[in-house]
Amino acid sequence: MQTDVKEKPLYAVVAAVQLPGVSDFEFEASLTELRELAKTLGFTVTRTFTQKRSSFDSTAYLGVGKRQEIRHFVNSEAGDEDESNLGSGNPLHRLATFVEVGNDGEALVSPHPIDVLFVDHEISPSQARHLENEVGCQVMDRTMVILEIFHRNARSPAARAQVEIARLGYLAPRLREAAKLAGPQGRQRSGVGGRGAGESHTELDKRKIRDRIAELQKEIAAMDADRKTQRARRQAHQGLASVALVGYTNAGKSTLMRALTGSEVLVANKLFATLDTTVRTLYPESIPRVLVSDTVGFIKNLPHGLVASFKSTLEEALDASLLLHVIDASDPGFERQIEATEVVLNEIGAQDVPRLRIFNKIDHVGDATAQAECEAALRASYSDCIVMSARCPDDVAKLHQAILAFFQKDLVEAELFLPWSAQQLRGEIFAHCEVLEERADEEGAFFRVRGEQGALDSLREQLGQA
Ligand SMILES: Nc1nc2c(ncn2[C@@H]2O[C@H](COP(=O)(O)OP(=O)(O)OP(=O)(O)O)[C@@H](O)[C@H]2O)c(=O)[nH]1
Ligand SMILES: [Mg+2]
Repeated sequence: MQTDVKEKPLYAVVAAVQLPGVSDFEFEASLTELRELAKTLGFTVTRTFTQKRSSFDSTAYLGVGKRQEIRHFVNSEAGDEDESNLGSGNPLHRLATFVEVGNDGEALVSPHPIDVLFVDHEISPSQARHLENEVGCQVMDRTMVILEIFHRNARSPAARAQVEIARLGYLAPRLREAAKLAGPQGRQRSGVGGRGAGESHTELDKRKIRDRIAELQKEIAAMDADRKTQRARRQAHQGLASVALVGYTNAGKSTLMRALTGSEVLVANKLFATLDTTVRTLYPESIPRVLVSDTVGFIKNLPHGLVASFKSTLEEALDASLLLHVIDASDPGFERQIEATEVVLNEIGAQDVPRLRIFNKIDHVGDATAQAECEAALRASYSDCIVMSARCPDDVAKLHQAILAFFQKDLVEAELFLPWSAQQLRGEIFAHCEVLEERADEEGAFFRVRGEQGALDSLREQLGQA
């Protein structure tokens, strides 16, 4: 997101239908998440409209009455905030906009021009078109919002290609709807998300989109092969243990990655700040040397088109010997987030990788008493978890210790003999083992060491002592 101060602020409203069987808590949590997603795209959400229905309205998702209420809220402002409109605008109308308040005390008319209506479900292209026509502003559904965030945040060629495929799949049927909307005097929409859709829909026919998707898939296949080679090389490298930070978006994975490795990775109070897996070494370096990877965040109801790309990125986590499942303890919906994360981990076949639950952001849970209570409750419900704050260096040091303890429990003690003729291997011994004792005689040096069985076997092989 650009941070040009001269850029006009973007305002939005949010709307959702609560279906039977969806609890109030779940419904609210999902709306909160949608508002966060909107914020990540740079919008200020000024109002939320909700309604209970037995099903979505087949024409326009929301019922007629709710659509009218939103239309009134969105359209009556007519650019009132814009000073240049003062002369031409109707002063009585302007006044009216400031006094019209509903029973619940909420303004019935928006004091700001509303750019987008966000809806908390995936809706059909025709529902979106009808809703846009009726409420008089652009409509973005949950899927489009997530696709747009992925699109903005994708950095590596692989991530960009995968997100583009998902966007094309989503946009294709919607371009046809946009074509219906844009008559000869059709509004040119410089919309967010459907970027370029306004002017390019006619030439982007189905076949072109299919060709482009095929081309991108080929590129991805080539990149996948490269990635596999890199992974294989990393695995072949002796004595490397690895952990992967996984968890819901915004839980603090990148912050922990930074704290654990002393590296600069992107941390932002935005959803999906990280889309690619990055790998760094645990710092200070240890025996064995531990690789830490930061991964893409999870979210409930990920758009279908993104599931494949998301999972392939995440599959790298399967190479890890230990998964650090990071959870935002200060989020009231954290249990739902744990569940969403675990479902996906099982789907990609990570159920057998040992897992350590890390409840992060404990500093963000009320006052000291509330924090202590929260910590006690978490420890009671989740055995062997770590409760911490990524902002507290002592906590980070404890996590560092816990990671090392996991890997060091498998270390074994051994004696190695290094003849003077093989001194070039001395560095190897120090790199892969903790040297407990070193003595020398005329033949060479004896080492009493502690290291991983695999690393010791490989050293013995190189020394011809296997
Ligand atoms: N108060 C508090 N804030 C934290 C803590 N850890 C992380 N944060 C903040 O939470 C926000 C998200 O942190 P990130 O590390 O970017 O989260 P992430 O899990 O990598 O998020 P994605 O990349 O979107 O999946 C940032 O604003 C961090 O500064 C913590 O222990 N306490
Ligand atoms: Mg991150």
